[in-house]
Amino acid sequence: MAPHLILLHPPSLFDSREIGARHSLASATVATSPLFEYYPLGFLTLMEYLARHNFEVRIINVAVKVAKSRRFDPPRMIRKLRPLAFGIDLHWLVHADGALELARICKEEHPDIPVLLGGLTASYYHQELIQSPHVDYILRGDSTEQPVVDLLQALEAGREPTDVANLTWKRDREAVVNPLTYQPELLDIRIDYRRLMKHMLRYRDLRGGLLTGYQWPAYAFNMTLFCRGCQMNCLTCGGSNWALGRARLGVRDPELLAEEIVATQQLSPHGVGIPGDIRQHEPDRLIEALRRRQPTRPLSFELYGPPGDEFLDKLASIGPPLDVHLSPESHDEELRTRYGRCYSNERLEAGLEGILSRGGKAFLFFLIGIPGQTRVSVMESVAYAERLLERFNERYPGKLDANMSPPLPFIDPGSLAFEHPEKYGYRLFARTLAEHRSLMRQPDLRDVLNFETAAMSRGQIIDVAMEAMDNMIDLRERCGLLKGKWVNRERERVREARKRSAG
Ligand code: B12
Ligand code: SF4
Repeated sequence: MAPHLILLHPPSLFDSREIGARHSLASATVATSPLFEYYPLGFLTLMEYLARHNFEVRIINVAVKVAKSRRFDPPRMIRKLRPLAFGIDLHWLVHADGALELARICKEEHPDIPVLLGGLTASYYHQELIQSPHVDYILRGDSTEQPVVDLLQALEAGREPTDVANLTWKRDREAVVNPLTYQPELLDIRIDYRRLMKHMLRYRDLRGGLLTGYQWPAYAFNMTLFCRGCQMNCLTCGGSNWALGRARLGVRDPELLAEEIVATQQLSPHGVGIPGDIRQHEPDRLIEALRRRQPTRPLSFELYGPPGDEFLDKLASIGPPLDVHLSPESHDEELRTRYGRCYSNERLEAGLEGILSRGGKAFLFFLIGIPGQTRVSVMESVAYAERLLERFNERYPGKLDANMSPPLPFIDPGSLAFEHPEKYGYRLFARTLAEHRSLMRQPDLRDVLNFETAAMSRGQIIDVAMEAMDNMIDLRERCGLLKGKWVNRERERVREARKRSAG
């Protein structure tokens, strides 16, 4: 069957791979190059959901193709495709330039094929996007499975999509905004990596199907989703219920999720990542469903605050060694609270002891660019990370890791900080999508940032980030957490950033 919908994932920047290299720090805390090769997990849930409704989806990770081959010619590839519609993700704001450039290429090659955009950033900027001659539709919201089915059915039947939920479209060049009525609380979604593997074989396109970039295959088949939305409301995050306008968290059936996690484990030697703290919704049901299925490999849980002994015992009862991600953001408890995480260092350290003493491991993330945070405070966080890593790794070798970065390069549209910058101590350099697009094209990362705080300018944030990241690389290497080629790769990133910002 020829695909009805071709989902394309753009690189962050299209026209100049050189500019991508200059932003080497921007993706320092994610397993991709600065072209940001991850596509949204939603591509996989859409593929599965649409198959249930007799629509064939093809995924093409254009960002990976751009990153891997200098000879790759996007217009030539698009020219040969003829779906019912092209779908492009503008989920992350870092793709502001790449997504619109890809939309232009699709329209130029195929003026008669509709171009559909979706994702968190597209949803926020739908009114601006619909003005573009290269964009026909935007599907808004954190969940679009059923609206995409409804839109494809309307396109097949040649009728106006007046009743498609969450859709922004145009009638005679006038924007029409259908209401956002599809925001399910029980998510009928599946992340099925076997289906993705079959898809790669069917289209004989390994690069085009890859979920991630240079760390493939380590991070190819090992991420799942517990929820959509989030009950926390961290200052710079656009994924909270508040930012998304969600009344309640979107959650999944624990039995189905547990089944999916165990099936995913069978495909990868690496642990499965579970973002979204499971304590947000009936954790006991998921834990019980997992325990019954006896998973064998580590499950990596993101937790929004340190776990107590009782919860840790439950997590440990699932079977595999504990693996927990925590984001204390700063050593300074007041800054941590200001950012949206309210717990003491004492509780953090007790939680770490609990995880490590049960044979588990933990990862800590610290943030640069919290209002009120100065260069001195950032370096104190580095010193705190050093104390923790040295102390815990001496007793539990290789079990506690950490990293540090600003929210690069943008704070999220829709977040508290973006909507009320003065109130929360930020100053913004861009508001519209077009403004962010032009920031992305700046060669020096210091000019790309869309924010600064009252305490640190953009230049100061990047300078202290380079210093802190350098120190973290030394520390992690010393503690045996960063080894071999990864040390050089990380050092190269910072070196590259220093060279570019000096020149
Ligand atoms: C898990 C996660 C990740 C995972 C990625 C998982 C993945 N591949 O999707 C990792 C850790 C890799 C990651 C990385 C990054 N992330 Co992140 N991430 C999240 C998190 C915690 C959950 C995402 C989620 O719930 N998705 C579920 C829903 C919302 O999306 P989905 O199922 O994938 O897709 C549905 C809809 O979005 C929509 N949709 C999406 N694309 C398209 C395309 C079309 C055509 C259509 C029709 C619909 C559509 O329909 C889909 C199906 O219903 C959110 C926080 C949050 N609570 O939202 C942050 C969040 C999405 N991430 C964010 C950011 C900034 C990043 C990074 C840029 C950070 C960085 N500098 O490294 C990178 C980008 C990586 C890349 N592209 O290479 C911001 C995005 C803000 C913004 N508007 O730009 C968020 C909101 C919060 C935050 N600040 O971290 N992230
Ligand atoms: S950054 Fe905060 S609000 Fe956003 S997803 Fe994580 S915990 Fe939730």
